[in-house]
Amino acid sequence: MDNENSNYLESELKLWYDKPADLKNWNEALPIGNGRLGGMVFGSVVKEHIQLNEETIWYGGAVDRNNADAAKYLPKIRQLLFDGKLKEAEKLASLALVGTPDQQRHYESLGDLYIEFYGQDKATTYYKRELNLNTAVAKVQYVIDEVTYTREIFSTAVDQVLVVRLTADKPNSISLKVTINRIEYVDNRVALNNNGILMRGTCGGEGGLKYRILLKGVAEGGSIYNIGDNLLVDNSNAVTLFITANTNFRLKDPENACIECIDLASEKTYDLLLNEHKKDYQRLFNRVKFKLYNKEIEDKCGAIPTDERLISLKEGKVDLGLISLYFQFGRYLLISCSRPGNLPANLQGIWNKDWLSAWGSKYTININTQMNYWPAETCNLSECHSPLFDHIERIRENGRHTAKVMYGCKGFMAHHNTDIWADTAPQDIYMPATIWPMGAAWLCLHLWEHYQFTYDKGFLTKAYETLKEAAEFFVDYLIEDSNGKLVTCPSVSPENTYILPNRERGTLCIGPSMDSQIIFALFTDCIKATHILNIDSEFANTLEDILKRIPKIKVGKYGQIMEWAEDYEEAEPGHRHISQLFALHPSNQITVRKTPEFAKAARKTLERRLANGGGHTGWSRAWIINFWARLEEGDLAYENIIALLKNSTLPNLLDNHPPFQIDGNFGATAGIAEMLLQSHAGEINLLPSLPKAWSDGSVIGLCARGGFEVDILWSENKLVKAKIRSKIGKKCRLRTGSPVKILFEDNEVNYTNSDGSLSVEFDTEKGKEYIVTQRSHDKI
Ligand code: FUC
Repeated sequence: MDNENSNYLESELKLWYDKPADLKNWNEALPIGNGRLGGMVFGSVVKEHIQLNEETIWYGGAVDRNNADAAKYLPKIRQLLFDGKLKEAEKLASLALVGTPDQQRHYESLGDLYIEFYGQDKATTYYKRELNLNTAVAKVQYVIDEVTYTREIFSTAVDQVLVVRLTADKPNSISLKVTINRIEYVDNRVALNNNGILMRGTCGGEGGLKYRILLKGVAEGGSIYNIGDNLLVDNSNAVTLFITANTNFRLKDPENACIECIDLASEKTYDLLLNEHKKDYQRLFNRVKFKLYNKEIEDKCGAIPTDERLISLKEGKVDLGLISLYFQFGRYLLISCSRPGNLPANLQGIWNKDWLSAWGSKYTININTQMNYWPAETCNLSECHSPLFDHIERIRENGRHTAKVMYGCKGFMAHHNTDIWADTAPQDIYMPATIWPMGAAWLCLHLWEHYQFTYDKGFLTKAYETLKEAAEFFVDYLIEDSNGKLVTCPSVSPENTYILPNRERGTLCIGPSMDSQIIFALFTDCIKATHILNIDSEFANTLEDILKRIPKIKVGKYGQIMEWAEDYEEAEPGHRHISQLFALHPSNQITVRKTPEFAKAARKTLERRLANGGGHTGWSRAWIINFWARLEEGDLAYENIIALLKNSTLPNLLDNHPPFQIDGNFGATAGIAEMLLQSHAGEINLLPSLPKAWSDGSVIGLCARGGFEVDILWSENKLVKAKIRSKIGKKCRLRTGSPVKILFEDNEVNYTNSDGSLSVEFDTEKGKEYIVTQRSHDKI
């Protein structure tokens, strides 16, 4: 928007701290990444620790874990469920419908880089450690004996290396030792060319990937040499370290790949490396700006370290700058862990310190992986969505086999988890989650989502084949329930437990609400795609017929959206999963204006969850933000952002499940965007869910379905001006809270309607910008 509002102060986009991260507390370290190669920077003065990750460092090779007895016992399990013999059904399912073995592969830490600085074990002043979201560079600076030492650390996608630049403002001040460690599976660690270290090994397990880690140091002045497998530098003016890692997941010769890329990178000057990195990153990051103003509240960003801001927020202080910083941090994270050609962001993005991480740091696809990608389109990072699409294609291949072997069905499917090998067999023997046939179907909805934002027909032509194959599974898999409806069976409502009138508890069930809602979305998208592409009308008819028999959304005895086909009691009314509201978000089957009764029931559902302790994990709280945003309850959405920052946010602003899990960051970023702009209900809604506390602000570059990019400026909680850029020339349907006028091609057209709200429709031309102003702000 206009300059005075959109320019960031230098300090606004920084996470910064006045002390190093506690070496025992990874949650204080700062994440950097280029989509695949990540680091967590601790910033200790005497011994810098950068914990390293590479996206393909996973234990073990691909395995076929499909249970060979599944198809044989499936009819019996179904019958037991229909006969109400729940425990028997669950017992048999826990034998026949689980993976063999029950665990998929897990993600590992790559290792640790340590830089020990000689002669610096002294009194330190002016210490500062920061992560600059504007440049994607972490920096550490301090003074010892009147010498200022500076470290700049970044992971560049241009050169595929992590760069550590060490300088001092007095010559010959840098002496150090560099080591690389790994907990296990180190076959070989050697000095290289008297200026580097090479580490070789495998990630463990049968068929485990081969990895290589390579480090090279370049010293300006002084000397650089190896002793053993350590790298040493004496009395240098400046040192640049280049680190990279690769595996044979994609590359035939990962060692050579490491050598080549470090050779190329180290030929460049530091300034060139840095500038190319910034340019590449800012091409994505700079697309969106978001600012909140409140004249009565002091600007805290420059004066108070980020961890202290978080503490004062916990004490009830208002800090609107922290909200916009958190939003941009989410975008920063997505750019840093999900670039085209990479694997998708796992449960921890790419940043994982553990050898055996929580939930294996896999891809949990009964909400978490999907949530990772909620901000991709709306927050103008469409390219960052593509690793998910690539992974869906790999899931498609394995999932075709699982569909056939385990269920005797056509099409493809996945359960509630997948891994680096795109494994589709069930994960765990955990009845509330394991036997759930919807994972692939939900993921596929992201293909349609991408199309809605881009209208890329080429993409849809390819994606349709995948959507169709996901739908084909259900054509075969659905069975008729006692009411003649077509339902999934067996399945669960992730990961909740119900209580029968006789007090028996169960998880396995027939036709949970979320399944029908996902199938509705999948089939509807497929049918729309056949119309757009003008193909496959016969398949569309098949889906239309089935759709008529899919259970509809139902309201239960508490006025809530029913979670199961029967109006069961929930064992945990405050459960973190709120799967029955899939229809409200991310789907659009429940909307405030088209289905007001269901919207009311959705509100009841949320209130009930929250009254019973809901939102206790980061991601669950983040989903709640999105739900309230869709219900156009800005204050409630904001209340939950505050709760997320207070209860589920670590000192480095990463989301805390606990432990750290990245979905909450992405979910909340998406939720904030959803508060400012919505486009799921067939119209672009400007400021649908603006909290009172966000009275003045601006956002630039959010994306709306239909191929629009939108800037919004507001004041005193009212729209002042919006700009809508049409990227593909679709018709624009717009909703605002009060009458506006729209300016295009020098013609001014006024639109109003009687109830004070506004919904207008106008044609747009590709590449043109349309200006929307409040009628009361005619002069702007
Ligand atoms: C699902 C959630 C858990 C956690 C795990 C990774 O199973 O129910 O809370 O997020 O995924």
